[in-house]
Amino acid sequence: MTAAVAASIALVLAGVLPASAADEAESGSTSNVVGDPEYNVLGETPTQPDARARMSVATPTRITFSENPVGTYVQSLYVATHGVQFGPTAFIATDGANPTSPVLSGSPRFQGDITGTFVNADGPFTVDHFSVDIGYLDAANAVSIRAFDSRGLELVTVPVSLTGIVTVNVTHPNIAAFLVFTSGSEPAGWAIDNLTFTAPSGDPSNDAGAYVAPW
Ligand SMILES: [Ca+2]
Repeated sequence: MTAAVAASIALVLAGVLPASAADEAESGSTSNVVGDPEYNVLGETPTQPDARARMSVATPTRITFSENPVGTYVQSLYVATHGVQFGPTAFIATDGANPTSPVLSGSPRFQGDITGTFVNADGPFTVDHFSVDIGYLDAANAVSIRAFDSRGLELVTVPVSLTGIVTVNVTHPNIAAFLVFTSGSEPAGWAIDNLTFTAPSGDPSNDAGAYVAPW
């Protein structure tokens, strides 16, 4: 056991982490507890002052997709600034049906699935809640959100039962990643906007265990 692992487990025993995260930290302790705990606990000089400051005081992070130009395939553009890695086919688009355009579209435009993984400069992390606007939906139960844990296993799937621009809240412990996908018939398509979550504040072991992306 390395000093870093020992320190991380000590944090777990001190009650910093919930029990499930503690289990993951222990089971993954051979190689996957990332980083120097002193660095993570005490923080560092922020390289992205605004974003890191928001995270350190546990205020919500919000991505509005007005941060980058329309047409951008965002992929890892939001990792350093906001803490989300998007799938390779998602791009920023204008959407006349959404009052908060621009939005994030999958490929094909307004038809493709969208994936997101919570990861920042310190590595993957999990959240217990996030919200996202989905729309414009002409049909109920046509689009769903699925949340995954850090092993890539499904935690919960939330069908969007309303129409229009719908703010969907997903609440479950230890959400590492999510998928928004067409689960029914939505002829006019959809996009997402205003992804909002609260990242853990400097917790080095919240990137628990063996991390496996579900896609
Ligand atoms: Ca927007």
